Amino acid sequence: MRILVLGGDGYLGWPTAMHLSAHAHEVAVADNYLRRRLCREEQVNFLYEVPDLDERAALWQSVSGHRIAVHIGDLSQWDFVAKVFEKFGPQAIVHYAEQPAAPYSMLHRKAATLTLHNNLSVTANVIFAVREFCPDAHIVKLGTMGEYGTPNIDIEEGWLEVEHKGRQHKFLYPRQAGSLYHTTKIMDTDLLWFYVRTWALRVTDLMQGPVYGLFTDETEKNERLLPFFNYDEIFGTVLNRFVVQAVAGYPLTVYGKGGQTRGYLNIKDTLNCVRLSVENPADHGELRIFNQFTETFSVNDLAARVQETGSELGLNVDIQHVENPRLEAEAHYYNPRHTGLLDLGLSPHYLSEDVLVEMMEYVIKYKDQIKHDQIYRKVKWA
Ligand code: USQ
Repeated sequence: MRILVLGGDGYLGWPTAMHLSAHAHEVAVADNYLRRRLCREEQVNFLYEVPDLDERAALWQSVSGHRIAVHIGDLSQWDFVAKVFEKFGPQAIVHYAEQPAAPYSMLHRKAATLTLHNNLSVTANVIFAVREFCPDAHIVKLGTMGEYGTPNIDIEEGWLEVEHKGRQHKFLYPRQAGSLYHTTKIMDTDLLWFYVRTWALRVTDLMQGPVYGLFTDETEKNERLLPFFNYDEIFGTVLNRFVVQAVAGYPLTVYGKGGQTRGYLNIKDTLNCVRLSVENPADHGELRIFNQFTETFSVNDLAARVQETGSELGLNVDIQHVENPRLEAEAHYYNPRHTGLLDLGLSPHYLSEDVLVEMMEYVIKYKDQIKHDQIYRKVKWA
């Protein structure tokens, strides 16, 4: 299939592009390097430098024989979007092109506005471009488990059957996000659902939990193909951060009580979930929603796992309950369903000691480059 990966420079976008290309799809990526720019502005470093998209695509072609077309531009601008869609004529679009960090969206008014403007206008442009240039194409949109929040009832996959005064109706599951970033994902879902109903678009919305890891089958060919890796408070996800903190000898920053529970997945499973969704498209007029994670952990569980593996590698790992900069429940019920992707054939890579050892051993190579002052900056929610 011809697949357009939007946000193809990102932590997940680039590995997804290589993975789809390795599975014999024709892939193009589009990105404006927004994440790199925001990291520079916030004085945040990746753990190691990564080449730009043209270099990565050339390297990928030299090791795999497959070509990935690169389009550099801003997807919140219609002219660029129209040009890329018209030229490539995608059969599927994988949409990652968003400002993806909850703490960034809570930094200050300018960051909040950028998050709102970027995320919603890119999603709207994708919808309008599909309608205009490729109405049969399937949109695979990266949503987030954070759209649901932490309700005191089970979380279904996207939809809830409600009985009210003796009558029944199916609704989008009630959503209560915990940050402005997560709220933009709810708004994306609402936009997509409106146009699924109005223009019979085909959409899969993947409610993904926090991702960890850096290795995929494709990165084995050359380490310069690895995705960028954030460990700072603003852009890093919790398990990646804990691995870096363990290596740096920085006490693991468990926010508050540490009972915050989320659904996690290995980066390898992100790629498989996206590919399975693309290869088994939603129907016209269908908004299909999958909860994309493989196992749930509390922050305390993750810290204990990292501490245990760290000790086996001879690292002295402390755990510290620090003041929680976020407003979130620190002890709560959490029981989300996640059978849709398993039914499509996902075979999960669970969090094992081997996975943590492999990550830690790689991070140890860059131990001297870890900047301690980026780890805990207390970006406050309120
Ligand atoms: N946390 C700590 N200590 C830390 C960092 C995080 O206790 O040093 C806690 C957070 O307070 C939160 C949990 O760990 O309760 C997860 O935090 P995170 O930073 O790994 O994840 P989050 O901000 O929710 O966002 C990440 C991605 C986002 C994706 C989301 C999925 O950045 O793009 O949408 O995970 S989910 O969390 O399910 O909404």
